Amino acid sequence: MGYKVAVVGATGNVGREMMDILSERGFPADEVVALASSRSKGKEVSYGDKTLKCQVLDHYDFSDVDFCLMSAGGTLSKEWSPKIAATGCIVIDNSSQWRYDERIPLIVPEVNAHVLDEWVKKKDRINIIANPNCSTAQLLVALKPLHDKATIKRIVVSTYQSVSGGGKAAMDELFHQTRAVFVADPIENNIFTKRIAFNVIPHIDSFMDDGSTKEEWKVVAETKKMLDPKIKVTCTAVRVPVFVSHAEAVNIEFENPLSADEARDILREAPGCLVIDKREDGGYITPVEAAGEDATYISRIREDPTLENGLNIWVVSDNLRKGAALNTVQIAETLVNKGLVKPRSDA
Ligand code: 11C
Repeated sequence: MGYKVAVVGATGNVGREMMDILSERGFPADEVVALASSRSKGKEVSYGDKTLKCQVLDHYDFSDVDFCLMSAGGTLSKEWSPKIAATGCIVIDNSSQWRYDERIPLIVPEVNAHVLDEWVKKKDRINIIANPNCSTAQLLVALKPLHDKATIKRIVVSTYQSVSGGGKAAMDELFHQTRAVFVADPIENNIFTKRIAFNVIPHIDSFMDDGSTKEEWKVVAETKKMLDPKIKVTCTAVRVPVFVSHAEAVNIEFENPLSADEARDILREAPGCLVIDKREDGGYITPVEAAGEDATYISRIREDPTLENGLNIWVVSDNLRKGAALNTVQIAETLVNKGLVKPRSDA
């Protein structure tokens, strides 16, 4: 028998990607159910060539569901994930609600899949696994193989994040503002704090006491939790008028020497990475080309002559896929492929 999978938040940007990715990758599901709030009851979503009608989360019985992929925001996850997990279903949550809880694994399969081997053995485990923030997921896919080779001491990350990270309403705001600029209509901002069309905004999520934003803090905290707590991380997160895919300029200081050529060779072989790095016009990746793709692309790999062991790289990935839906599905695949979770219907 195959697995039963529920997608909560199935009508949102990430939920729809989850349904597509489960189907595209042939996840071994006998049944997939789409769940949402009562507002979306009966709304239709695609799963491969099937159309599923959304059922209401509040009335759903999870007792025979193997995996619940949650993409419904932190508040809903705080209330529902523990209840769903208590039925024996494994919740893989895309919100920030559980990421920093030390009882909960935070996983990017290319980086720390081994954590799951120990986690499944714990008798008192909470059946929740957290998916990282999109900017951290792609960053760590690129950094892990370099860290393994030359030990990273410090990174300086500057992000260029697409509006889809803010949800569908944020995408609509970029579209409407862009149109308004051309037809000389008044420009309204409801989602962003400043105009996003033809502009960039150095502010994502709320401000913290030290002047950083929560988005910047997440990159620091999640890198330490998943890759290495000894790495020093500083980040500036910026919203740019791009619909899909986040880009990151990353300056890396290593403990040991690593040339640009060696880094390029390592990244060419690394899981999840695709190197596009020709030193010529157009010989690099941009967000538009990464949208709809699964890889984390790395370009502009070069030595930093101002550091003893320093490199600069440019990292781009689809934030709705590797940054969210794809990574969530990959976590479930990892549990299945390692034989750590069997279908409950087999019991
Ligand atoms: C953004 N990174 O681009 C955010 C979206 O913690 O999962 C994802 C927020 C999160 O706005």
